[in-house]
This record gives sequence, structure tokens and C-alpha cells, in this order.
Amino acid sequence: MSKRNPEYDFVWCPGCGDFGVRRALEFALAEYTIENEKPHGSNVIVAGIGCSGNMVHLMEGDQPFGIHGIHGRTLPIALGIKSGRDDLNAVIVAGDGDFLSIGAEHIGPAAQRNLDVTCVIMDNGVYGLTKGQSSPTSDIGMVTASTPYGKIEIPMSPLNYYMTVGVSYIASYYSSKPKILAKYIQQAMDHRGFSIVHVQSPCTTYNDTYDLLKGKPRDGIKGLAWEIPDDHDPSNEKSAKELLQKPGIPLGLIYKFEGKTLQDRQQEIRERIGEKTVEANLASYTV
Ligand SMILES: Cc1ncc(C[n+]2csc(CCOP(=O)(O)OP(=O)(O)O)c2C)c(N)n1
Ligand code: SF4
Ligand SMILES: [Mg+2]
Repeated sequence: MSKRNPEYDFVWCPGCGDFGVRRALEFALAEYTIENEKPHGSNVIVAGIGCSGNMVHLMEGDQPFGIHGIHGRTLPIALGIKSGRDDLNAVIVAGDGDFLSIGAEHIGPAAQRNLDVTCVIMDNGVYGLTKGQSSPTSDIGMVTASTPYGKIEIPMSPLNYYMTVGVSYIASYYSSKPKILAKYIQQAMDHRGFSIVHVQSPCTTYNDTYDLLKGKPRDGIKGLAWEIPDDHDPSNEKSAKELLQKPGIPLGLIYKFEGKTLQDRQQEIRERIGEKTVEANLASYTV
């Protein structure tokens, strides 16, 4: 556990996928700050509530700024941070429950704005922190603490959802190979615009999907995860959508487009209208 936060008593269970994500995020932040010649304090981690959100307390090494926010509201908090300090590298860490259930309504608006933040979403298919209730990505029929007779909703497809609402960088990976995962997180930080790295991060206590993801041939389990072929063109929207129709969990960069960010558009308006007093700004709403 973190030497930096000895007073913080939360611990992840042995084998939790979030350990791998933590390692990847540490690698990515270190590389990002070196490559961009920025101090570590120019990074800010915005955490949701969940085992995954506890990441912000459990990081080793050089510490970025951190804010442990409100369940489901990482994106509004990050919007506030970027509105005040666009120079900061804002990185959201949240779970499937936080981001895709209570927080889902914020994803579309952030995508339409092309808000320049990076989201690292740890999908374990359950609400881990609150002891294993079903989440939007739990399978239909899954027996959990909140679905004793099996979940009745079909699982959502986060990657298709991100594509549909217009997220400008979408990568999918799993927690087991932190060095490769780090590469996608760093790319997402470098991307100007709204980026999401969706990570399969198994919950060993309530939904252990390691074998299901990676496969276990001696038990006849094939493995859901597959590497995206090298010839996939992530700038091609049609190819990205086609790729997402294939069964299983794709690993790699799915989609990326370069466009104006919210911050670019705000700057354009500032240049167009010039300096204005508060009174003039308020008066502009009445015409
Ligand atoms: C507004 C609000 N609603 C509900 C909760 C209770 N709660 C805390 S964490 C959590 C779910 C966590 O699941 P997820 O986001 O998937 O994170 P994980 O623990 O699986 O990493 C819930 C429902 C809360 N803290 N605040
Ligand atoms: S309950 Fe699950 S998600 Fe939470 S720390 Fe344990 S293994 Fe990880
Ligand atoms: Mg979860």
C-alpha cells in the first residue's frame, strides 16, 4: 500500500486488477511529465467513489494532485478544473458503476464539448466497494448481491456507447499488461480532446474474470480478449464501428480523431468578443 498515505486504511484485495492499472498510470504519468517537461504537480487525478476511485490514495512514487470527488461526478469536477486551469493534465479514474451508471449522463456532453481530459475506466462488471451489486456491464442472468435471481437487464456496451456519443479517443485494454496499458494511457493524455481508456480490471472478490478474459485452454475456456490487428485504421470511423461489432473484448486503440476542443472554442470566443466587464456579459444575455 501507499507509503505516501499511511493513515489511509483502504486496501485492495489480493489480485485485484486495479493494481495493474495503478502501475500503468504511474508509468504513464512519469513518461508524460518527462516528455512534456512538466512538473509532476501539473497532473491532477480526479477520482470517483469505488475501489477504483481509491487509486488516488494508493499511488506510489511522485504524487500528482488528487481530488476524491462525488460518486458519478468526475466529469463535472474535471470540467471545473480545466475551466480554471487548462494547463493541468486532468486524469479521471473511475469504475463502471461510477462512470456508466450514475455518471453516464455526463459522457455525452463531455464528448460534444471535446473536453480535454483523460478517463481511465476500471470495468470489473460489479460495484466492488459496496460488496458486489450488479453494474451496467454485469452480464444478464448474473447473480449478485442486488440480483439474487439473476440480473434482468442486458449489459451495456461501453465502447459502442463512447463511439455513439462522439468521444474523440477510445482505447480498450486489460489490467494484466501494465506496460502496454501505460502506452494507451499516455497516448490518451497526449491526445487533445476527450479520451477514454476503458480497462477490464477484474474484481477477484466479486467477479473474477481473469480466465474469461485471457482464456484457460486446459479448462476449455477460449478467452474473450483479442488484439486489434495492426492494419486497423483508428482514424476511420466506419472501421472502428465495424470492429466493435465483433464479439469479445478488443485490445488496443479503436478510434481517434483530432478536432477542436472546448478550450479551443472558448479561446476563439474570447478573441472574437475581447475583454468584457461582468455587467456587459450579463447584459449580453438579454438581447
Ligand atoms: C451518490 C452516491 N450513490 C451511491 C453511493 C454508494 N456507492 C459507493 S461506490 C458505489 C459503486 C462502486 O462501483 P464502481 O464504480 O463500479 O467501482 P468499483 O468499486 O467496482 O471499483 C456505490 C453505489 C455513493 N457513495 N454515492
Ligand atoms: S472488492 Fe473487488 S474491486 Fe474492490 S478491491 Fe477487492 S477485488 Fe478489487
Ligand atoms: Mg466496478
